[in-house]
Amino acid sequence: MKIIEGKVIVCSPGRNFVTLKLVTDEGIYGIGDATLNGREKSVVSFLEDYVVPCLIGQDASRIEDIWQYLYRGVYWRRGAVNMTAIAAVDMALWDIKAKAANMPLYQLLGGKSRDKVMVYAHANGHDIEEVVDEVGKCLEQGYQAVRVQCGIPGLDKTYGVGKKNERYEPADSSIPSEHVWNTTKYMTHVPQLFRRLRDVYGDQLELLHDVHHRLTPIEAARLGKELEPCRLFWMEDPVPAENQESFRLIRQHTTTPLAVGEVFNSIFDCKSLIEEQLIDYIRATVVHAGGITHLRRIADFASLYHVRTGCHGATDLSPVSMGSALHFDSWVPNFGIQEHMAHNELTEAVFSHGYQFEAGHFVPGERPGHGVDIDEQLAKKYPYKRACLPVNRLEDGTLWNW
Ligand code: CS2
Ligand code: MG
Repeated sequence: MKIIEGKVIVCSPGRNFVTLKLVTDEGIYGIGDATLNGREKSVVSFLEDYVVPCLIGQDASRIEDIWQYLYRGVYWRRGAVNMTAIAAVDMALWDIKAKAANMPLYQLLGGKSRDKVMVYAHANGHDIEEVVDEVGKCLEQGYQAVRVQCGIPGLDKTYGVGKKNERYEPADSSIPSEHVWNTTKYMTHVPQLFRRLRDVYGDQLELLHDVHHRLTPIEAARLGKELEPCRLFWMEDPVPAENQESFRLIRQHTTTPLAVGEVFNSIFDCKSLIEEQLIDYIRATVVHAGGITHLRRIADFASLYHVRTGCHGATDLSPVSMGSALHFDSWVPNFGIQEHMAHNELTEAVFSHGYQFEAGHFVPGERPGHGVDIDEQLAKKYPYKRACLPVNRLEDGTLWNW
């Protein structure tokens, strides 16, 4: 089965997505997500100018060999753009192979390890009481785990909280918007949020929080310690993780579980975090960490150290990623939880999928492949428009982590 065409489809049904479509000489095609929020066109060029020309004529069944060819063959290994492009090819090839076998992708990976995939929703509010109400709405929809993000008194904007009555979309302008951050204001407010949520909803509800890379290790240690009575399911991205050793300090001071890795693109980004058991959940994804082929390696390595998966699933990962992730989640033995940030109606119209929501969980569906497809004609109605992620500064102007 030879690859005869590779098409990169860019569309913006409410937000930008990049999709790779690989067509074979047997008429079977597969699609992969290639979306890198705020850097979409870099991946488009990498795919169109360098990757797709190498794929034409290759045997689509040789997923591993093509992965090695693209990873080892690039010389300049790893990196977000490179590994997102490889991921898109990998997702498309797994889709093709499963379609050719006429089975849902999870069967090809080894069959189901669970009947359904637990997901967590997002509840955001400008103040604590608004968050309390939003959590209630998630519970009414059947979610059993909720990530909560709250506006911080004295700060105009903060991560995870959208404009009034608007869906949260971080890539909010063609040139990065500038946010202002103050750690002290954040650190004094967040414990109040979780104490209030535990008062209202009790101890059973799984509560998650994304610090979004904003603290230093000792600040993260302090916050984790202060939140211990509130029993978080996880505290995510407490500090930037280029220096994996910095998590040793956090780990020494708190038992609050830690989740890291949505920005990672290879096993080397998390090797020490995992083998030193400095984290509890690895957040790497099919779209940014080299596809199904590489994510399986990361998950298997993590399983040796009691680390479970907690794949990233924000709206800037397309339904193709969500579909592929749910098949992966159905198989992976050391599954933890899957993020689910609902896509908007336009996105749902452009990307048909087989996955279904059921009482706080998803099932991947039984369609051959990963079960997701793209309506190319409809996609054309929503042209790309550059949109960048914000930058963050401290109140004195120091450039900080967004
Ligand atoms: C966030 C993401 O969902 C999350 O955990 O960290 O929303 C992240 O901010 C975006 O994916 C960035 O594009
Ligand atoms: Mg995050």
